[in-house]
Amino acid sequence: MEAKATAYSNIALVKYWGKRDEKLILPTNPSLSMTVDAIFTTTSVRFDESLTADTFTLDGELAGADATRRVTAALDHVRAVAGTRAAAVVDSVNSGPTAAGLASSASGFAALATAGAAALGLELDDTQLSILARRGSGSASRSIHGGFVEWQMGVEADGRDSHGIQVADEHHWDVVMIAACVDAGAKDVSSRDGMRRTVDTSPYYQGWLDTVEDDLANVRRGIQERDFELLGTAAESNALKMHATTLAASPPFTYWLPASLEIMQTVRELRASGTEAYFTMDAGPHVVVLCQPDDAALVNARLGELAGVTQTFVSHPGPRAHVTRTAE
Ligand code: 2P0
Repeated sequence: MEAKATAYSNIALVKYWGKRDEKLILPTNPSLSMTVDAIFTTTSVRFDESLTADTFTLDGELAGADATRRVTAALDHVRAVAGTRAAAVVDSVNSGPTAAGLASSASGFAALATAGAAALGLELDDTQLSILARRGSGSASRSIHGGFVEWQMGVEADGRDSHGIQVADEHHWDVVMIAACVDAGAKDVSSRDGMRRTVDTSPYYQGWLDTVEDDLANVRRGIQERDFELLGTAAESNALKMHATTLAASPPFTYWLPASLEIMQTVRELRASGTEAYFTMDAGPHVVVLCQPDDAALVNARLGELAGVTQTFVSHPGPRAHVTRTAE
C-alpha cells in the first residue's frame, strides 16, 4: 500500500496553451517537450484504510488546503481505477530548481500518478499512466516518458486518446537546456488562469492554433534529423507566439520581466556572434536557453554574467518516471 516514485520535469518546445475540456484537462493543441534531468520530484504515497483524509507534505512542510485539494483530486482518479476509497499520506520533495519556480507541476503530478498507481498494485501501461498524470496537470502527461515526448491532443470526448508518446528516447540526441532564473516574486496570473483567459478573450488565439501544427512538424523533424537550427528556430518562434497571445487578452497580461528580455537579447547576440542558441519561455519570467553540448559552458557563463539572472540550471534529456520503492 506504499510506493515511492521519481519523475522528471519537462520543457515544451511546442507549448500546451489552452484547454478544450477543463475538467478532463484536454488541450486545444498538441505539444512536444524534452524531459529534463536536472528538475525532478520524488513522491511517496501510502494508502491507509484507517485515515479519513489525504495529507500532503511538500518539501517538508504540510501543504495548504488548495494544494492538498489538487492532490486529492488527482489521487481520486487513481483510487477510481483501483476501486478503493482509502486516504493517503503523500510526501513530495522537489529538486532544488523547482523551488525556484520552474515547471514543478509536470514532475509533481507525474510522480504522484506513478507512485499512487504502484502503491495500489495497479499494473498500468504508459498510456494509462500518462492519462492519470494528465488529470492532475496537463504537462505531467509528458513526464511519464523520457527523452522527447509529444502529447497527442486526441479527439475523443472522454480523453482516452489524449496522452504522451515518446518521439525519441533520452539517448537519441544530447540537446542542452539551460534554465536562466530571474527574480520572480509571486506570479500574478497562474498558467491555468492565463491559458483560460487567452482562449476566452485573445483575438490572437486563433493565430496560435493556425500555426501550431507547422511548428510541431518542424520540431518533430528537427529531433528526428538532429537538426539543431530547425529545432531551435521552430521552438523559439512557437514560444514567442504563445506569449503574444497573452498581450492581446482581456485584461492583457505578460509573463515577461525586464530580465527576461535581457536574456532573450543575449541569446540573439550569441547567435549573431556564431554560437547556436535559442530560447523558450513558459508561463513565468524565467527563460530556458537551448544549445548544443560543446557550447554549454560558454552559454552558461554568459547567462551567469547577467545582472538579472539569479541562477542557472543545466539539463540534458532526462529519463522516464519510475518507481523506486514499494512496500506492503
Ligand atoms: C507547457 N505550460 O507546454 C505549457 C507552456 C505553460 C506554458 O503546461 O492547468 O501546469 O495543470 O493543465 O500543465 C503549464 O500548464 O497546466 C504548461 P494545467 P500546466 O509546458
